[in-house]
Amino acid sequence: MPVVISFRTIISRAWPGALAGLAAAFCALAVAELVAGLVRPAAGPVTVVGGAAIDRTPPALKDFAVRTFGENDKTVLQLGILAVLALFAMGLGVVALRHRRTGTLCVLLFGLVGAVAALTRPDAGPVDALPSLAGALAGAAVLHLLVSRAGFRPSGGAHPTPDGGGSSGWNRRSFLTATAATVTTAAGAGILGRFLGDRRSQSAVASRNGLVLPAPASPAPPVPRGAGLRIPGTSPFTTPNRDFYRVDTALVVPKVDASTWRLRVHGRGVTRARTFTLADLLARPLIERDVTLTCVSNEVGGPYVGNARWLGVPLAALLAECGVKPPSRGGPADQLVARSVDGMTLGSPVDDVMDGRDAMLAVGMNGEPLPFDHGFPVRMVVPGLYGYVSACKWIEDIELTTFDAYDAYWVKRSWARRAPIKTQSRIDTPKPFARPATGTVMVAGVAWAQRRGITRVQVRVDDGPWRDADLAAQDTTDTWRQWSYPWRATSGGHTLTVRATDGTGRVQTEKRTRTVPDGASGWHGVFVTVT
Ligand SMILES: Nc1nc2c(c(=O)[nH]1)N[C@H]1C(S)=C(S)[C@@H](COP(=O)(O)O)O[C@H]1N2
Ligand SMILES: [Mo]
Repeated sequence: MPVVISFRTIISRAWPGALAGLAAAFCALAVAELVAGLVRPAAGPVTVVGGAAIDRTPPALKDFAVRTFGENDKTVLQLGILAVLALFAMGLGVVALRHRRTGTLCVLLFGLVGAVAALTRPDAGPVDALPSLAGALAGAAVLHLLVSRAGFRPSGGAHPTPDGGGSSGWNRRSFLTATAATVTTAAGAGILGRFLGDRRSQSAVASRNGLVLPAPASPAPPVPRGAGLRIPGTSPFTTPNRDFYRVDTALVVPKVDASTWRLRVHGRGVTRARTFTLADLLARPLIERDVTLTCVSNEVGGPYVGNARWLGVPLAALLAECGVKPPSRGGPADQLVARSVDGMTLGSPVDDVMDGRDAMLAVGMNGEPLPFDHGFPVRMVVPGLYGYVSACKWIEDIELTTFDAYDAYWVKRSWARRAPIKTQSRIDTPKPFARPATGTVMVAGVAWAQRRGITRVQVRVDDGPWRDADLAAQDTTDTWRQWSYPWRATSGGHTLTVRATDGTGRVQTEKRTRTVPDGASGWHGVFVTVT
């Protein structure tokens, strides 16, 4: 008999194993979800493995992911993990048909990887290993059960025998029924886990709904009339919370219960270390300020910038009460390290935080308590510094230290220790590759140079002369400024370029740099075809 095993034969023999493997992986994840719902939703295996992957992603790859997938990068990562897991599971199931023990061992090994990932998360407790371990046990059991019953004779292929009569006494139908039943049960467990997880965050949701923000002792000056140009295609002057960009490493948004939240201030030169409750903070005189936040990962022309009205506790006064002196007045600590409930660390220069700018512990954003996505109950906001060196969300700890002694999360990943925001300008309309008609085309956008302000914006058509754009009213030097330029557009392809001048008189540099290590620079250009 010729030894020719056709592709069909392989498929017909392997599919029960592949299916059993998939079912086992699904059950493992569902049981893990159930246990995570009981223990801690952020301790689920996909979340912890994803978190570990984010921490280890080289800056270039992270930049690529952000560029390509934008704010969907986390979804893509999680789908990727699931896809890899599914492939492994199918392969493992096929192997397990012959080597049952190897199959079981490999599933347990996967569980171990999940458990280690869970335990090495910066915010982990010992119970965080449980979801992965429980999931692995369930997965191993299901794989064993299904594979030991998958020994029925393959139908079709080289051995066309009727269903039934396999060594296990099962036939194809009973195997499929058993698989379906396990998967359905597991799905139920997974849904229950999600439900339990949501219930755990209900106290946080209730604490947010019940929070009444006090009126500021120092209200924000009203936004000057005409600060927002309302030209179609441009961003509104104040970014609504639901449109505000979100950049963080959290795969599960922390849901912090404000009633049990605490902020600890300690470290070098802190002569009066203190722990604050939210009530402590709200009892202090609050300031309200418009501040434009910017992400260091924002490409030239990119979307990671937004302007909001923040309500918060002045940070400098609070630090001074704790005994903190900035280095410029002889203090021993030059770095303030903020740590969040999910273990993120961000380091800001103490001199910047205490130099009189409106650095604050923000509790309100555009008239409501901070949204969970943006750091509820308390986050830092420091005008003039990129988010990764200042804007700690879900903050719970402030430690005074030195730049020599400690590198924060992103600094360990090759980003700069100090990162003031660079002067930037962006064309919001027309969009790249737009096809406006000849005649007057409104070119408009925003420019920002927090702490310095914007005093001039210029637009250039192709290689023509720079022309002054019309500036909208300036709110404060800490906010972006809108501009517009009515362009007499002639037919053909044209490149529009913008550049800004900041309050120190310095013109935005033409020099293109990448976002790593301290923010992108260069001019934003848009190519359009006038028809
Ligand atoms: N806890 C925590 N805070 C964080 C981050 C994070 O990953 N975790 N990202 C920072 C970065 S890089 C930026 S740009 C801002 C973004 O704030 P937003 O998401 O509210 O726009 O948050 C900062 N605060
Ligand atoms: Mo950022």
